[in-house]
Amino acid sequence: MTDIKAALRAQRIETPSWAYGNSGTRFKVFAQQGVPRDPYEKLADAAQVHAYTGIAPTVALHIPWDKVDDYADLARHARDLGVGIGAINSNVFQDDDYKLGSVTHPDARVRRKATDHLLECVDIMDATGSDTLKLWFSDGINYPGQDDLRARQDRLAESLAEVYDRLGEGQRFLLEYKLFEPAFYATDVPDWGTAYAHCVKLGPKAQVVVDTGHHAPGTNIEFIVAFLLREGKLGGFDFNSRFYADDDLMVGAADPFQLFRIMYEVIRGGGFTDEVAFMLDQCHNIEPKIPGQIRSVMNVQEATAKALLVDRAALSAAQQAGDVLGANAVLMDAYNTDVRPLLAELREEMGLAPDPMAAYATSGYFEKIAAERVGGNQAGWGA
Ligand code: PSV
Ligand code: MN
Repeated sequence: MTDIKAALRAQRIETPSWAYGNSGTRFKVFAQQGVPRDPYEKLADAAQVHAYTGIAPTVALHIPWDKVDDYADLARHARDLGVGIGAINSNVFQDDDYKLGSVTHPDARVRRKATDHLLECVDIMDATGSDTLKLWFSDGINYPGQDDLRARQDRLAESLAEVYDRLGEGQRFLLEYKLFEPAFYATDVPDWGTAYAHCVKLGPKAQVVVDTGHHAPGTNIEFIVAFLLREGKLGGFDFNSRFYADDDLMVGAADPFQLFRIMYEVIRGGGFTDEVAFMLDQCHNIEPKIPGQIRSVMNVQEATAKALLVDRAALSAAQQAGDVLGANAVLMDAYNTDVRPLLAELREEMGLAPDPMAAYATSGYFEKIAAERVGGNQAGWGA
């Protein structure tokens, strides 16, 4: 139990700056009270999540949503709040120029512009001390024949190579795949295999990031995790959960069992280290944002605790013996354990309140930001 607690204490879960801003669907964005007006206020909210969970010390930025004049100053502000800057997420999907693609666009001018943005993100890494660049491309085509599938791969490879060469010592990029949306016929990085192949060609500083909402229904995500870890190519996760497509709901809400299976493979594969980044990529469209993030961090922590509880010696013995039901029972015993008392105890040992949700709710922080953050433009996509 001491080992399990030590592992849980060392876990780090990164929250995304965009989770604190307004979000919605293409039908409606519902504004909420107290929402941050700028990246500085987003960091203040993220610091609350860390204050109550003790395991969320970094915040991912999205550029240009979090564009500021002085990134070193933003990083200083984060440090003053007790948090740090995590992954820098690039954005080559919200400019009119990118209608037909960004780094895979048929026009070299647009490709140059997109690659320059990615290079600018590395500059921001330098200024903030971030070691991770996250690349997601909305690039793809809607109709057969619209563009040359193979040429688009060549253009992608060319841009990735340029960004890879720009990475400094201790920096890496994570390539994110997504089956569809916004492209509906063919996406240029639709699956882990495509991302993996590009990363292998590039070298050790390029790894794959698994966004749990980016697969076809029924995909066995833990298999992908096991495979990528075995190859040293799992860079991290964008955690969220989904019932249908890329729903961006709270991780562990739709399928806590899947989250447990994923965490088990991470632990089994030796990925429970700083190498594999546990990041959230979610939007809280109807629920309050800070508690939504606290709940999500707790969900990942609970799944991790259960995965750590798996009796691996017993599991291995049952597997070796061909004991199908016995092996399954070892896994299910761990999954069915109520780890909430263990986590409450751990938090108290860390000097935290045993119930982060309740502690935040009674802290008065929400009332404070609702009263103070009046006027100005609330942050949201594009802000
Ligand atoms: C794309 O759907 C994605 O998962 C990428 O990570 C983006 O950067 C992020 O969502 C934006 O919310
Ligand atoms: Mn993502």
